[in-house]
Amino acid sequence: MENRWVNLGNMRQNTICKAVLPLNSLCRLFQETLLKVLKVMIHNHDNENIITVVFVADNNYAMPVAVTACSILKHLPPDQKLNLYILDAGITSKNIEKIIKSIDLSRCEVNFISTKAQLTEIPLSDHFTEAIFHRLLIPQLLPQDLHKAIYLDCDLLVLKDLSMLWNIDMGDNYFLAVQDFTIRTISKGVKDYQLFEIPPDHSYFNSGVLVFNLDKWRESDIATSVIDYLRKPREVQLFGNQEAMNTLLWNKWQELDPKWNRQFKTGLEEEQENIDALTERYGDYSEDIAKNPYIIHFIQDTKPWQYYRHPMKKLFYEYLDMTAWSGWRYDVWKVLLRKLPRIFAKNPQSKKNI
Ligand SMILES: [Mn+2]
Repeated sequence: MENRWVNLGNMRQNTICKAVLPLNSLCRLFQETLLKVLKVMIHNHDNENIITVVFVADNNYAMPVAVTACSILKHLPPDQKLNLYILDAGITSKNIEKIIKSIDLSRCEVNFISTKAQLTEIPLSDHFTEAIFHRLLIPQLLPQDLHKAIYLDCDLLVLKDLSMLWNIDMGDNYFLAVQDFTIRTISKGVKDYQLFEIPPDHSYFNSGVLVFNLDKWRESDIATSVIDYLRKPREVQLFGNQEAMNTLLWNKWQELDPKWNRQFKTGLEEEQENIDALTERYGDYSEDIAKNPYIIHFIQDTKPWQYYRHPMKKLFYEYLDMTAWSGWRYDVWKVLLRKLPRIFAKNPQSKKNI
């Protein structure tokens, strides 16, 4: 496996230099000892207070990943540091440069880990690329001294201080997630739920926002079981990794406030159905969830950067203009450019999701 690390963090070194400069007149041995102690102290401090966020992106998602990252930084307190890992399923070096240029490196470390062709043996449907399964590799790929990580899809915008999500106590749960707004129960999303003895009314989660308890995943090696489940050719595999995780980890996760993954639908009628389902579950709170989400997740194939009349495109462009793609718009020429190859292609890549 090739590990392509682009580690741009220099925050630690700066802190150490500042602290040591006044001691220049003292002997070298004393300085070196002090440096060692400081390094240990700063390292421990880092682990506790820096938020770790993981994205998975191929080249189609290079721009959206930069937009999502900027949306996080926009709402974090200015002194809150972020440690970003991008599992890179084939981003070009030009786009890697643009992603790095988009991010305020004084507040954020950026690490790229190449994951191209890691899970090639999983059967794919027309709607998913292999990269959709890469979130299962997070506990294994991230440095072993990290205990927690927030996984985010890159078809979403963070509109709230993410440290609030980071600080939620996970207890012994393997992860935190939000119930799926469309497929709300196990019986709707898992065909073989009886085989696994799962109560049919148990909540089914959406895998776009996940807070991972990395230690739990590593000690049980549950990721291998999930990947094995996905490898088996099945008559019906409804929703890829989301189905596999809902099946094998059904009683190992804790439900979050739905504002942390407000699943938005593009069509007016579909969005109304979405709201109706929310009202059924959350009553009066549903309006607040819909209007004031902490994370807005564009769950359908028509993403704001791919659909001319997307109702949220203004909000999306507001964050896009904070990136190196500033000024980019899905205009009539891009509509044509996108549609032409699809007319000739048998299996259009642009329809696929991560
Ligand atoms: Mn998504």
